[in-house]
Order: sequence, then structure tokens, then C-alpha cells
Amino acid sequence: MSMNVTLSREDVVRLCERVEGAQKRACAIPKLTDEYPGMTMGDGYAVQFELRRRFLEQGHRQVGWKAGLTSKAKMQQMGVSVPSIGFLTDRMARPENSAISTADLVHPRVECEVAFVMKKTLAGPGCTRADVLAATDYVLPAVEIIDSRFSGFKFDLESVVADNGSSARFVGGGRARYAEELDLRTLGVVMEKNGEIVTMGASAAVLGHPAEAIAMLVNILAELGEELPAGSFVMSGGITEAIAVKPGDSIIARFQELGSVSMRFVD
Ligand code: OOG
Ligand code: MG
Repeated sequence: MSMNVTLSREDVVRLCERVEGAQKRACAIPKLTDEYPGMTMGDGYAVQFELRRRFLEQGHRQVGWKAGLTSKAKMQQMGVSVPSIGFLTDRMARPENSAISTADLVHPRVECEVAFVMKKTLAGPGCTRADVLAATDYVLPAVEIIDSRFSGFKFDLESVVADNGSSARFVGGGRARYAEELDLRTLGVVMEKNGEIVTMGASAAVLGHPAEAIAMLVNILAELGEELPAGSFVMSGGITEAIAVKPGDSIIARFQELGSVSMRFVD
């Protein structure tokens, strides 16, 4: 993966302001590569890290990271072929069973994910699935509410990375379990919207094993000069495709062995 930054500092700041404005005002913007066709993945991460710097300066607290585009269903749905990472903050967390506002989102969609809570700091390069499992405190089920800020869902990897991997909200819940007590490859998950099953899958959809996505995330972090700290909450990526939600919808994600996570959406 190329992590070279080709944009000037001024351009990184300009693009960051554009993404931050779209996130805060919940308005769609054209994908960034329309104006900067030469943007690299390194440029995308430079914009993402500038966004994180600003959020932390504004008092947001980083609670962890997310891997994205780690399943075939997600890659096909979004037309990309390489996973990405994004940061998670306290402002994005929502309690289980809560009413989540859509007024401050552009086009929210929900996806089922296995989340990991780390008890040891991990550093790449060369981080493996076994390293991740040895450093994991416990796993829990989560629903990510993603919100790509790009008009008509038209994006490419560079733009989505700059937009922090479409991160918007997340809900962790269900039953926390020790990873060694489960076969993390074969966990089934069913998502219901308004009482009807809308999508289903098994955790192996995520790179063969969700811990593989965490290892990949640690290795991308290493390329960006960072470690995954102990205590981090990390989402391994959507198992199924993402499902659009609107006010009035209620969602239940039922995970085998891990219980269920629910929420409803309001104006
Ligand atoms: C990109 C975010 C992908 C996942 O779990 O695959 C993601 C998007 O689909 O907008 O969070
Ligand atoms: Mg996701």
C-alpha cells in the first residue's frame, strides 16, 4: 500500500475542512478525487489524521478504531477492493436500545460487526491473527451506523479514507465473551429491520476471521506511525452489506453466541 503524501499541507487542510463541514452539517459533497484525481491513500489518511487532530482539539476523545471494507459483501457493495481504517470517538457512541437521530446524518446505513476490546498494546508491521487474539480482552457484538458524506454514494478508497471510513455512530452491546471460548469464524448473524430479516451472514465473511481484520488494521497503523493501544474498542468491519435506515425504522442484529444489539431511528 502506498502511504506517500502528495498533497500540500494547505490542500490537506482544505479537504479536511470540507469533510468536517459535511460531517457537521450533514450535507453531501462530491468525492474528493473529482478535484484531486491524483490523490493517494497516503493523502486520504493525511486528511483523516488532520480531522482526528481537530476533533481531539475540540475535546472529543478517541476510544478506538474501525476496519472497513473487510468483507466481499462490503467491497462489492461499494465497488472497492482494499480494506481501510478509521478512528472512533466518544461522540460517535450510542447506548444499546436508544433512539438515534437521523437529522444530523446524510444517508445512514447499518451493518453488523464483531468488536474487540484490547488488553495489550499491539504494534505492526507483521501483526498476525494470533497476536490479535493474544492481545484481546473480550469480543462483543456491534452495529455500526455508517454515513458516507459523498453524493450518491459515489466514492473511491482515497475519498472514503479521508471521510474517516464513513464513520458516524456505533452501538456495542449484547453479551461480551472471551474470544478463546468461541469459534470467531463461524458466528452467524441476522439483521432484522422492522421485524423482517433483511440480511444475514457469518463472521468468516470478514477476511476469513475477524481477528485478521484487526491484524490488518494494526499493520496499516504501523505504516502511519501508530500503535493500537491497550483498552481500545475496535470494530472488525461489516459482515453483511449495509442496510439503509430512516426515521421510524427499528433494527435488531442477532448474533450467535453474542446476543443481540438493537436501536431505533428518529428524526
Ligand atoms: C465505507 C465504510 C465501510 C465496513 O464495515 O465495511 C465499513 C462505506 O461503506 O461507506 O465501515
Ligand atoms: Mg463498518
